Amino acid sequence: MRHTLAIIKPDAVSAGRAGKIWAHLEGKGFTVRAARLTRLTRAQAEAFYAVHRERPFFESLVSFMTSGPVIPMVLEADDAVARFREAIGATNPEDAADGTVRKLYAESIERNAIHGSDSDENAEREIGFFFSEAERLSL
Ligand code: FUP
Repeated sequence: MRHTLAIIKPDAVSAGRAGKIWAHLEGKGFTVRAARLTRLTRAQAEAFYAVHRERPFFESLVSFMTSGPVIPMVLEADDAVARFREAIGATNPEDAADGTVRKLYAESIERNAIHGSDSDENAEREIGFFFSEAERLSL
């Protein structure tokens, strides 16, 4: 799989860090193949994070993810999912390795700047969540 789904999250967009993150990812060898600026509805955020709906942080996560615009993007590289997870770092920025997006730009475990798919299967599902069939066919 050469594609993964990233989302630059509301904390990073509202703080004006989206351009730096975009450039950082290109510098790490990812090609942006699709992107848009959008704001998630509550229903969209709940569906996107449905796997976490029983977790104590779910409500807060949904509120955060709907608090402002986000930038979903399809990134291309060899072994895209694994390489992108490495580039963004651990979920909690306190645990993220130096030079990773979350170490550089995240504020907290919740306001952690960026999402990245965690498997090829989820990358396909998540790309389909944000991009139309016509857009996917042109990747
Ligand atoms: P990740 O795959 O690194 O994005 O992390 P998870 O799928 O485990 O979690 C999804 C999102 O839930 C995280 F990006 C942030 C949020 N989260 C919390 O707010 N608190 C937690 O304890 C764990 C995750």
